[in-house]
Amino acid sequence: MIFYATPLSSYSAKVRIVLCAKGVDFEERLPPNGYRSQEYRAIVPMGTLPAIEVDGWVLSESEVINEYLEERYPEPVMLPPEPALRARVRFISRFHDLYLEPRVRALFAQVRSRGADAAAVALLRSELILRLEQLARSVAPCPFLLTPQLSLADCGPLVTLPLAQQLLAACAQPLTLPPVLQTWLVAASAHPAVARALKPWRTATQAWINS
Ligand SMILES: N[C@@H](CCC(=O)N[C@@H](CS)C(=O)NCC(=O)O)C(=O)O
Repeated sequence: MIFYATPLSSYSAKVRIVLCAKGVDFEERLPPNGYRSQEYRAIVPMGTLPAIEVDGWVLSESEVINEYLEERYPEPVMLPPEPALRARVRFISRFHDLYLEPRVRALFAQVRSRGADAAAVALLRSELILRLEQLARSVAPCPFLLTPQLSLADCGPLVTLPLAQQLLAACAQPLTLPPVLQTWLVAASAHPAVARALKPWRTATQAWINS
């Protein structure tokens, strides 16, 4: 399996967690000439990261990839069998992709610009706090967000929450997570596959922020 990703890509890190947790044999490749390039779009029509190539066909969209990996490599289970719990796991993944991560991504422009716009950062920070409170009310860590074992619900937030903290700290408006999420983050980040999967992302993110 070919895994198109970059070390800095959050959505790639979300999928790398599942690849590592399931022990999938994969070859990680950078998109030729970067994502959105013509060369990369010739392989992955959307031009986004991440994507996988298996037996000559290509799949993009992180959550679809993660669900495919769950079906193709059922062990360890990352989408529980009970319909209600399954739906709640999917809800958290969708909540992450549609409502939480885009608020964090909006901070990139502030970190990039020389001298962040403090009012714009404060607004994004308050919107993010609202989303984090919604997330905190939707989970029941035990110790993973909804399950005793790592599930698909954990993967996006495991990347996005530390990223939000790093970006806001770089803009001098630090973020304290709701206690339930802070406790979960410490426990879930210590999972060996999570630590392995996130190592390249952590290094690249820190280097980018420092630069
Ligand atoms: N909904 C997509 C979002 C992926 C995404 O935005 N990836 C970024 C890199 S982390 C990207 O490829 N950006 C380029 C673009 O949006 O054209 C997914 O879940 O895979």
